[in-house]
This record gives sequence, C-alpha cells and structure tokens, in this order.
Amino acid sequence: LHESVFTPLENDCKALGDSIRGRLIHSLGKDPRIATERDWLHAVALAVRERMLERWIFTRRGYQDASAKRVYYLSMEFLIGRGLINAMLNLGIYDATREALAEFGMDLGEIAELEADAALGNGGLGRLAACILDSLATQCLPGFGYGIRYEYGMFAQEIRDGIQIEHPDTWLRYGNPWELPRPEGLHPVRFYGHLITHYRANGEAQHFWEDGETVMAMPYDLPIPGYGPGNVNNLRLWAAKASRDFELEYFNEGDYIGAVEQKNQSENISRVLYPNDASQAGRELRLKQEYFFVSASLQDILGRHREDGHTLSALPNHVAIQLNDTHPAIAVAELMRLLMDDNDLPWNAAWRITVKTLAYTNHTLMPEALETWPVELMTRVLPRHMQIIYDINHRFLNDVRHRFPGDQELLRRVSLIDEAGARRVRMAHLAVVGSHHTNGVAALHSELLRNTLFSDFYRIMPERFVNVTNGVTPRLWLHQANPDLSRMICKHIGDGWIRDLDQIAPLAALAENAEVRAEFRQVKLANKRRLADYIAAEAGVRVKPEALFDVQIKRIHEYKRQLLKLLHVISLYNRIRDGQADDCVPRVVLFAGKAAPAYIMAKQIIRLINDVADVVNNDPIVGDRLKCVFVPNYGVSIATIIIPAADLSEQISTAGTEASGTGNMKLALNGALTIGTLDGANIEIRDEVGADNIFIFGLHTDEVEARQQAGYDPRKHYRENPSLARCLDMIASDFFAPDEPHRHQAIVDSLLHEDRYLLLADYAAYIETQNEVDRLYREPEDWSRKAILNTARMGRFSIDRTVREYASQIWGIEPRSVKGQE
Ligand code: DL6
Repeated sequence: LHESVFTPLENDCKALGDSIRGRLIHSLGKDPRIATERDWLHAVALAVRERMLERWIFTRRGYQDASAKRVYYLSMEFLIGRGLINAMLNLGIYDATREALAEFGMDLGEIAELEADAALGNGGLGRLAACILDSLATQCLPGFGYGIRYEYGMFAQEIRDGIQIEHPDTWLRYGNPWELPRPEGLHPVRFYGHLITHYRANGEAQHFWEDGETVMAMPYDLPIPGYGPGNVNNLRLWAAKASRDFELEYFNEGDYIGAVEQKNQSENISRVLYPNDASQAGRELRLKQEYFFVSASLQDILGRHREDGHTLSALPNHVAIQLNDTHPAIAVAELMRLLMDDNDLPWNAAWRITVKTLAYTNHTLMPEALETWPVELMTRVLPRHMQIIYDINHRFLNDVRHRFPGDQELLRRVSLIDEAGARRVRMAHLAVVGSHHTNGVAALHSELLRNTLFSDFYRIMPERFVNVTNGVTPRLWLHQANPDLSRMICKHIGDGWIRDLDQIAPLAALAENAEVRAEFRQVKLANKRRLADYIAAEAGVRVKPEALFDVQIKRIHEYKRQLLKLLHVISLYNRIRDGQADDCVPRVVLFAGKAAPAYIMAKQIIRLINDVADVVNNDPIVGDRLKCVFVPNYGVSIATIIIPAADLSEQISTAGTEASGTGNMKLALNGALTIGTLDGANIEIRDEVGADNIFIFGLHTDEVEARQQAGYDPRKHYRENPSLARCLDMIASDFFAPDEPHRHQAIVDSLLHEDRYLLLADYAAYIETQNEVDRLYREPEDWSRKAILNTARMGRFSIDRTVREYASQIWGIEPRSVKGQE
C-alpha cells in the first residue's frame, strides 16, 4: 500500500502544462483569465516542485535504509538566489516547461524574472554554502543544510545621488513556493535563566539550566535538486516562534498587548540577516541568532540519529557536522550540553563525541571579522554554555601546560578567553579546540592559518589543519548563467563537463581553432549587449559592447581595493584628457557590490565611484573611450548577467587578505582574463591557467608584511609618482564633487596617512599591468585564445572537487544514489 501511493509524474510538455494549470486553479485558486504573471510563476514553481518531492522522499529513505553517514552543513548564510530556472535545468525539464508555458501565452523568461532572490547571505561565505548544497545533491552525497529562515535577507541597495540607500528585502512578501513549513517539528531553545547544581552521592556535580525564556524553532524545508539523475537533498531553515507557554503566561495575567509584544520580541530572532561581511556585529541579537539555529539543528540531528536506532557514542560514525565559519561555533558547547545534561553522558565521553563529530572552516584572517563575545554577555544569555566553555578551557590549558611546561605566554595566547581588557570568549579558538579538523579555503589561506592566526594551535595539534580550496558550481555559473557559451561548449565537446568540470579540458585544444575563437567572441559580444541593455536601464549609462568590459564585482571593502581600480580609472581619464591615450582601448569599468550599512569608509568609496563616474561619463572629450558604471543592488541574479559579459576580472586585494575569492573562479570560467595579485585562490588559478594567461602584479604576502614591519610610508609613493599624486590631488580637490569641495578628503587622508592595504605601493605595478591588458585586447585572436584557455582550465575550481575533498578528508561520507527506486 505504501509503495503504490507513489505516482511519478511525466515530464513532457503536455504533462507539465496540465500540472501548471492544475496548480494555478487547484492550489492557488486563480482563474487563468485574470491570473497575473506572478500567479503563473507560482503555478510553474509548484509544478516543478511536484517533480522533486518524490525523489526527495526517496533520497531520504535511501540514506536511511543504507544507514549512510550524513553531513550537516551549519551555516548562518545560504545565498541561493532564484530557484526556478535552476530547478528546471537540474531536473532536465527546462525546454518542456518553457513550451508548456508558451501554450498558455506566457513567456518563461519574463515570468522567471519576477522571482525574488533568496538572498540569505552577505557574499562569499553564503554563496559557497549554496554551491556546496548543489554539489552534494548532484554527487548523490548525503548532505543537508541547516540555517535561518530570515524574514528579511540581504538589504536591497539603491544608489541615490551616488549614495547607497538600504531598503528591507521583502523576499517573502508573495510567499515562497519552494518551502515546506513543518509546524510539527518544533524545538525549544532557551535563553537567559540561571544554573542550579546538584551533587550526586559520589560527589559528581550535575547542572540544571532553569527558567529564562524559551523560543520555539520551527523548520521550513527547501528541496535541493541535484543536476541530472542526482538526489534531492534538503535545506532546513529555522524560523523563531513564540512558545505557547510563554504566551499563555501573559494572557493569563490579562496582559494581552504585553503578550503580543513579547511574542514579537522572541520572533525577532529570525527577522533579519546581519548585513556584515568580514566584520563582527557584536550584538546580543546576533548571539541569540547563532545559538538559536545551532541548538535547533543539533536537537534535530540527535533526534534523527536516535530515530535511526543508533547510540550516542556512535554519533561520529553516522554524523559529520561542518561549522561554516565561527558563526555556529557555539555548537561545541551546545553539543556537550545536550550530551551531558540531557543524555547523562560523562564529560570524557561527551567530549570525544563532540570533537569527532564537528569540523570547522575558517573564511577569513581579518582581525575585525574574528568573533569574540564578552564573557558578561555569554554568561547572561547562555549561562550553561559559559560554564562549559570554562571547563573546556581549563582542561585544554592543563593539557597544553603539561606538554609545554613553563610557557605562560603560550597559555595566554591559546586560551579560549581573551583576558586583555574586558574578558571575551574567542569563538575561533573554541571551534579549533572542539573539532577534529580546521580548514582554510585556498592553499595560501590555509598556509597563513598555520603560520599566523593558528600557529600555536598548529604546533599543538598539527594533524587537525588541512586545506580545501573553494570552488563554484558549473551548473549555475556557466550552464545556467551563460546558456550560449554552454551550448557552444556542448556542441564541441559534449555535456559531461556540467557534472564533471574536469571534462571541460578538451576545449583547450579548440582555442587554437580560429572558427571556435570567432564563435566564442560572438557569444561574448551577445552577452555584452545584454549587459549593456541592463546597464542602460538600471544605471542610465549607455556603453558600447565592443569596449573592454572590466569588472570588479564583490563586497565593498578597503582590503578588496576598489579604490585602486578607481585610481586606474582616474589615471586613464587624465591620459585621455592629456591626449596621451592612443594606446588605450575603449573600456567600460563596472563596479558592483554592497557596503555594510555601518561601514562608513565603504559607503564613502561607493560615493566616490559614482562621483568619478559622473564626471567621466559626461565629459565630451572622453566619449566612448572610457565609461565607469556602478551597477546597483549586486546579488546572485545580477551576477549572472555581469559575469558572462566580462572581459577582465579584477581580483586585486592586498596579498594575504582575501581568503580565497570565488568570483575570480566564476569570471575565469566564463572566459574573462584575470588581473590580480598573488592572493587567495588567484595563485591556484594562475597555476592552472598558466602564467601567460593571467595578469599578475603587485607585492607578495611576505613583501606586504615586510613593508609593514619596516614602517610603510605611503607618502613616499605620492612624492615619487606624479600620475598617482595627480589622481589623489583631484580626489582631494573639488574636481569630482564641485558642490561639496571636501567630500572625499577622508579617503585621501586614509590613503596618505595610513594606507593599511598598500594601494599606493601597488599602484605603479597595477597601471603597468593594465597597459599590458590594453595591448593584448588589441589582438582579439590572442585575447580570445587566452580567454578560451581560462574556461578550459577551470576544472579544478568546480565545487564538486571541493566537496569530494571535504567528503573524503573531513566528513567520511560516500555517495548514495537513489536512482532506480522510483
Ligand atoms: O570561502 C568563501 C569566501 C572566500 O572566498 C572569501 O575570500 C572570504 O572573504 C569569504 N568570507 C566571508 C565572510 N568572512 N567571514 N567571516 O564571506 O568567504
């Protein structure tokens, strides 16, 4: 009986049309005569979703029946973007669905544009999490995401008079057709309260965490379809709901309004994503968000483990949990608490299980991004966890003392508590000590972790440190975003590369074929036309598609050095005005990215970019030789328009600051040439594409450090380089801000007096390398050969390789394909 309820749906145009009509009328209750495009969007999404759910159920069954070890990816961020086209392509029903819609007189392209991006992340870290989910499902690996269902995701960015204005991201306003609410699967999460200690007859202490506030975590499930015959895995996002007990208490006291206020208060936990990238918010609500989703996820995981009939001591055999940065690092203390307080395990057993189950990925070396929480705050919000952290620290430091006797400084440095000033808990230390592996996300980054940030830990437990270089999903970032290039590649070498990017390598031989190069240029030009139309509509600037499209698209941050790019723009502008730009090719310089709302300097940089763009774009002497555009509201969907159209990819962070970068991979995969420093994954990209097919410039990590050690003086470069001095003087004067003369003084001051990221030191090399870029662009055959080689040599940067490395080195999981069960 149970098996006969499954009736696999057909995927032909007729069946899809029937489903779409059925969902429109029977699920949404809409009359096709008056249905809006958005109604059709929801109807199609439901019709597509129907085609995932049986496989989703079979996937879960398959893992359970095989008693497969699972990985749970705990991340505060999942930057997924839109779901519709991705799901259709992954399920292989794109063409049939488009045709079915056309029969109703609807255009799939237009409808798909109405879907809101699920922008539940800031940037690299969140997008990596989304790529990892795609890969787990595609490779039939038992892997699930756990995160937060933010009611408001990443803010929407408007540029008004050159200034960033933030608007709330109301992505759920029309509902989310992909999610399945599971109100029956609530878990309670406690905050505040106090501890009571009882002593057993044997003198052992038993701790009870009592009172405080309880918030309920309610799960919403999002099916994640793999590409082709892949599995359908699950992303479970938690929303905060007031607990019934909590409400009743107030209602019984007759304080109706008070009850509603309190309800709102507790539900605020999942209200909004913190828009901080590479800096810590440090607010109580943030700590509560972190604990909220960690506690709910761990309760869920332990519950499933029990249901599967396994003992707790066998947890590491069946479960791996990956902490995406330190945001979920409280998991170390929470797992200990659940094992000891709720399951009566002794410390040593609980500790063995915890360390063997958890692993931690670090995504940044930036000191301002490393999470620490005041001991006072942690004690108040999570008193039991603070106590457990003290215990972990005590035992860990005893161990270190034993192994390195007399080294007080070492103890101070590795302690989980920073004792300098008001005491703080170091979450990165907690994550390293409480997990079996810590990984960086590119070779250089992992080396720097071992030699700088975690050098003491590396000395103490070297076997815990590994590297797993990031990757990107070729499904979204080439096959979906760049359909013309995808078709062209498939025509020449087949479509195996979509599931296995190593299979794109044979394209390299075709780079020698003039016809293929011409075809490649045609595709690029068409993508540039599409972007030019978008820019005209969204930024009001007309650009020529034949120009070199030079893009820097990423969060706005001083270390990423958007200002260095802008100095190049100003220097080009000066050369044009001086009549010395004959050797320069026409360029369109595109910037896109959001600034954290409280990051004043980043917002100032956006304003300067727009001020410079205003002058350059409206100067008749310049014409089409140079355009500068800030594309507003950068996110996943806009990236899919920009990346396929890029000629030049700017990856110019100060060496030693960008952990990896993944935009660098997406752009190279789409045949953009990189201009970059030897930072993050740029180094590995150079190794793959060959030094002749990338533009590398600037100081190396050790040189950066040496300059800083020696007392770096940015004014020296100002004095010695007249072109640089001229650019800086123009910014400092009223040239770009005639209505407000000193508007950009703070930028110039920071560059001349500190220049923390050594822009001025790298300026000359950067300009010289940009001149080389110009020279090569004048040779379209050479340029396109190198561009094709970039695409062809990106195999290593597939997220599938990344995930396989995690699976074998860290998680110990294996593929379980469920195909054939339907
Ligand atoms: O690992 C993904 C991504 C890296 O590629 C970037 O280099 C890195 O900056 C980014 N980090 C973040 C937030 N940092 N923290 N914490 O997005 O991770």
